Amino acid sequence: MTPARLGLRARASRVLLDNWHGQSTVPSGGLYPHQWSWDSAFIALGLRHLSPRRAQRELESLFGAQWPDGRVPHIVFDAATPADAYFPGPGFWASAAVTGPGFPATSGLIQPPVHALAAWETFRAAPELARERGFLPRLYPRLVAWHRYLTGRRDFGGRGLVCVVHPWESGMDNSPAWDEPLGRVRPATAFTRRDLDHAAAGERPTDLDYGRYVRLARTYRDLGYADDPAGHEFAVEDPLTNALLAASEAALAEIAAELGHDPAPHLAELARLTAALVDVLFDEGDGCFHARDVHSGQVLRLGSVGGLVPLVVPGLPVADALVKTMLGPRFRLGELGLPPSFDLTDGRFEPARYWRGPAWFNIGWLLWHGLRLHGEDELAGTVRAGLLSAADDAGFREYVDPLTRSGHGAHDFSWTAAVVLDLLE
Ligand code: 2M8
Repeated sequence: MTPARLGLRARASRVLLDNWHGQSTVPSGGLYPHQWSWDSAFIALGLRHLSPRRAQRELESLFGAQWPDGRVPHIVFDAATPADAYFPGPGFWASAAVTGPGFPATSGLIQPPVHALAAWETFRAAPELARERGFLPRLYPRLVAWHRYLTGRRDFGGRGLVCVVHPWESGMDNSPAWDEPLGRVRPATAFTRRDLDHAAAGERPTDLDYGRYVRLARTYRDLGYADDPAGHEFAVEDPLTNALLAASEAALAEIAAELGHDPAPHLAELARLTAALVDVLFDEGDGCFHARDVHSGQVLRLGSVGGLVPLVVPGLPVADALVKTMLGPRFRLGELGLPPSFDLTDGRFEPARYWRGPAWFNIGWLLWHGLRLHGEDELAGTVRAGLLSAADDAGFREYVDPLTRSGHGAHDFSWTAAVVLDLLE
């Protein structure tokens, strides 16, 4: 490794060491002072090179907060952090009313299921330590319960695909892809945002978005987090969520085989999910996947980068079309080396506002991983180089302008550092 790369590695390690809270890692000290679900999965991918034990703990602590119904909550609140440090905090979600005593305070939403993939990669980094600690035997049944919650309770459309019931569940909170279904929600009032204490308003969702986020979350809470389609104003079949579930099923097959269980049910599930994804959400004319609004039946035909993430699915039959779209004018991946989160040619593209245009490092990692999986090594190399240089120049920011590469959002962001550590290996 060159001295410059060694310096980058040391700085990335420092971010993860500073953001470690004893059992898990916060995404960033000020803006996100608790544990987030899909952040922990990406963080484990990086931590495994720094401390395999911590990487294992990261996932174990998240699954320690798994609900009895199998859902893995999107936030696990750190009891040592003041309740009002983040909004909506533990009092808002009132999770104990459903989980009962003995569970950590959590939110009641979910996030994209990339955990089994992260668990398998974490195991592979230090198999001996993992075996000694019983990492996979403890995690495997929990991962299976998580996947079965998703396929059993969240298939609102009856098409074999998982629905997300809140933009926060998609991980791509204010993506223009959600504007239409979210626009039908009457915004809540009388709440105090905390995010604007730590980030510029022009780089975050609007107050109107927040009003709608709060309304949806309150309604779910007041229904006791019941997964009845009629109770959810917002319900979409999201390609990113379903693709990560499929990729994670493939990882579960590996984990099952490692543990001496039959991998066949997981491979069957992978095949079923892949077919449903392609049949229902792939748009041949457009060369990418689109989410579908379950209530209106409408396809949300917008250029979100989430529509390219299915490249992470092993054996995806439409991988070539996705690569072509990545290279085209809407994403210009070969030229930029970074994936814009939204179509560059669409008037709604905003280069510095959160999930409406900036490039994110976790998405870059997923595309890099998918490109390698489908033999696109040259483009994968371009993405790797783009992510490393952008993180180096901007300094581990939450997201960057894909055109100018200026950094935005939180500083010292954990998954940015974790992705860098993994790409440097
Ligand atoms: C962002 O979302 C949270 C709500 O979950 C927020 O804005 O407060 C998203 O970028 C999400 O994908 C991410 O997991 C979370 C923590 O990094 O922040």
